[in-house]
Amino acid sequence: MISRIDLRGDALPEGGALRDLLPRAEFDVEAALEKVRPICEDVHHRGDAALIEYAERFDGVTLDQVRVPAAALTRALEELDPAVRASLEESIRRARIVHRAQRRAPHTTQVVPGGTVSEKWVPVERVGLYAPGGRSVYPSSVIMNVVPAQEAGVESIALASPAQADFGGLPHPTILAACALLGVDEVYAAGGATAVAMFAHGTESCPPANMVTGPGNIWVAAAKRYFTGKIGIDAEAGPTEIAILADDTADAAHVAADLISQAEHDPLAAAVLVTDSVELAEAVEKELEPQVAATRHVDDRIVPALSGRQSAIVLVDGVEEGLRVVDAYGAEHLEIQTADAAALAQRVKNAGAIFVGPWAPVSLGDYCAGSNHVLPTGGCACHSSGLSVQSFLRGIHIVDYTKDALAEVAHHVVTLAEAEDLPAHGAAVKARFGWKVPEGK
Ligand code: HSO
Ligand code: ZN
Repeated sequence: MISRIDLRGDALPEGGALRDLLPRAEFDVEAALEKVRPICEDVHHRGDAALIEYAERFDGVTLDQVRVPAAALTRALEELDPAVRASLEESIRRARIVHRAQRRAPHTTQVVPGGTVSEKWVPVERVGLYAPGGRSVYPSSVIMNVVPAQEAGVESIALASPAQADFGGLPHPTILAACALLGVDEVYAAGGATAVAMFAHGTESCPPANMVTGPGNIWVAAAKRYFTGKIGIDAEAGPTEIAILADDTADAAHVAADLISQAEHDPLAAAVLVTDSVELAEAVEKELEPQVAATRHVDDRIVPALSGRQSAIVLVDGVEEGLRVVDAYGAEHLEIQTADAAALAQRVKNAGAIFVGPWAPVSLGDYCAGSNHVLPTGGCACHSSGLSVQSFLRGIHIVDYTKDALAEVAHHVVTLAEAEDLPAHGAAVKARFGWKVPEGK
């Protein structure tokens, strides 16, 4: 069900060459962009009328309006299964603890006497969050987007999720209930690229947002790429990935269960085991069959995900080599199930989030660890982080110099301005000192 890549014996190649040996899903956002562009432009020009037309075409729903009435949010919360409500509340509580600790305080640095640079942190004013419908209706993702935005102090938070024919043209009730629990009352029935376009340009019923975040399929990723520059985005989320670095101390049943857990998301999801233990590799292969057979989304997602080219068991000579492999891969989620997991976790350079030891499966992080589950995919972990309070903040420098402090450094500014053939830059300083360069110290 899952292929093997044997990297034992020969020395591992460096960086990019090593990365090329590792499995990864094809996720051609550029190709999707061609299809998404006319839709984005249409929503830009025709606003709500276009959104209503696309809901009809893509979701089979006739909408009177795209804004979800407040009463629908209240009703969804009232009708929510109490056990689900309690679990969502616990998830929110833990996420708040972690994200509140990420808040940034302003600070001032004295560069020289009379010369300071302060940094203040200002939340993005208005954020549009996207919550997918269809195969992935995840109230947990609503939490993971809304909580950091709220803790950052974002004042205006709106959410969009596709209209569902089965629910009277409203977004899925658990999405609405999660919004109600989080205090988000501005919700729109809009899906995929059309929702991103709605937030990017605004329509008659939805004011434009400064930033759009949230997971989604390739159309959402393409629309985010299309509008990058006009709006801020979190990341172009690709299919979910789990990598597990394990040695012979790992429990094969747990490793198999964790690989399957993320394969459950999508036929393009990636599950990669990196191990120096052939015994563990064999035991995991044996475990996969019965565990897959016993679960639900077998033929449509798990089997294609595990047997796809993006998943594999990678054999390495030792844990050190394994560390190089997982760093080259840069997984969205990395589990470390080895004898010295905590120490190894400190040495990992590239991963969206790291799960240490036998008692921290990715599913814990997906729902209730307190950590964020919106994480960089497709190797983007080598340059990006997961969603956090910082994602919704802008750091603004405040430069404050006295006359004496400017006089002291003026000649350096003038010299650098001349060196860059920008004499007017230097003149802006000289003008303040009778058009003469003050003598520096
Ligand atoms: N593992 C997914 C998030 C998720 N899991 C939502 C369950 N629900 C991407 O990090
Ligand atoms: Zn998940």
